[in-house]
Amino acid sequence: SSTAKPLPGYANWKDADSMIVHSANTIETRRTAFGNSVITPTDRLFVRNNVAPPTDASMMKEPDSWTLEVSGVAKPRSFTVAELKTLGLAAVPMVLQCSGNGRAWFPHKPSGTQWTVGAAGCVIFTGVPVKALLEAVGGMADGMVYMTSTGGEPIPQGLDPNLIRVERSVPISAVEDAILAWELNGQSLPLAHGGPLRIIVPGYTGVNSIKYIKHLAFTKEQSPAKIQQTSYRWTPVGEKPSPSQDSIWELPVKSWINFPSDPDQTVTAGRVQISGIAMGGMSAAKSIEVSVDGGKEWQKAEFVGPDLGKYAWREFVFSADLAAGTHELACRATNEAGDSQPEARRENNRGYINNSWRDHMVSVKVA
Ligand code: MSS
Repeated sequence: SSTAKPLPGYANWKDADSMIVHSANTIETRRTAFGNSVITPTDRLFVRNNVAPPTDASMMKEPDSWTLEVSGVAKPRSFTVAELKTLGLAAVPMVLQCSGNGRAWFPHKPSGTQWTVGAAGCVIFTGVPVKALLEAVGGMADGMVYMTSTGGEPIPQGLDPNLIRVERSVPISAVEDAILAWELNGQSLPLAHGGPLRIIVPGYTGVNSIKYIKHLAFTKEQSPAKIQQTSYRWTPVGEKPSPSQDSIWELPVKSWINFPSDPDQTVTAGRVQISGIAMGGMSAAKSIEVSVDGGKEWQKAEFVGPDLGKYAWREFVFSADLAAGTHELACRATNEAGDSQPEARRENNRGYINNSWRDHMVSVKVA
């Protein structure tokens, strides 16, 4: 509907003008609200919850006493956040992006939130490296294959926990760069983004970074939870999801233009600074091209601003002379691994991981 929904209570501190409230559990950043300063301000960062966030206010009163259980290690035990803070410290600039970002462009209209570009942000999480935690518990137990994180949402009585529990497994190679975070962009991690404690798996889609984590387990099998077994799979369109299909884990190379992108705005003819963001996924963004004719001809654009490492996005700019008329602006990123953004999305039933440059193209009116 055209009536704007209000921000839900747990996220009412967000900058309302910068957000699109799809529902109480799904809040998107407007394409025109990213700015050009690399880091997405926390009050403009998207929110996505698979189930309603915990409402127990006491959780955030003493965040340092939140406890994390650690298992599948030589010496299983639990840690308070205060104890975790003694083990190590790392700050990770990274793109947090929902698996379903870009779903709105899938022609078969997958169910789920119709995100365009705003279920993503580039932020800095700070916490303890999972590797440092592993040292403190004598290392992983033998034969473990996955790192499995469990969210702290209460499970209502009488319901099958596996249907509700937000629990995700990622390959243990992800341990290398993963952290347990209590800080976001220089402030205590708010509940809306997973406070008091959240696992951060850089390079992986958002769903793999479990909020209000209460259990970190090294496991031989993937979690039996539905969110692991059948949701978030590369399911062919029209087919049933199954654990035999690949899991939605790593992010691919992707970019999009943020300015100009407002369909209601008319740009003045002449010199225009076209700007946007480019990310590499599992390796750094290496280069970025822009097309002002719908993808027929491409020219190299420039990265601007700081390079915050391989998991962060880069700001880019392209100076163009645009005559009066309508222009189709597109961009296409390439990463250090040599992958370039494809023209076509990879079709899948739930509309995950759309990095098609054509879908992200903007039509701009110039007068
Ligand atoms: N966690 C938990 N615990 N819960 C829930 O629900 N969700 C997911 C993640 N984590 C969840 C979690 C998702 S899905 C996402 S994206 C992310 O988170 C988001 O984040 P923020 O902070 O933004 O809200 Mo898709 O792939």
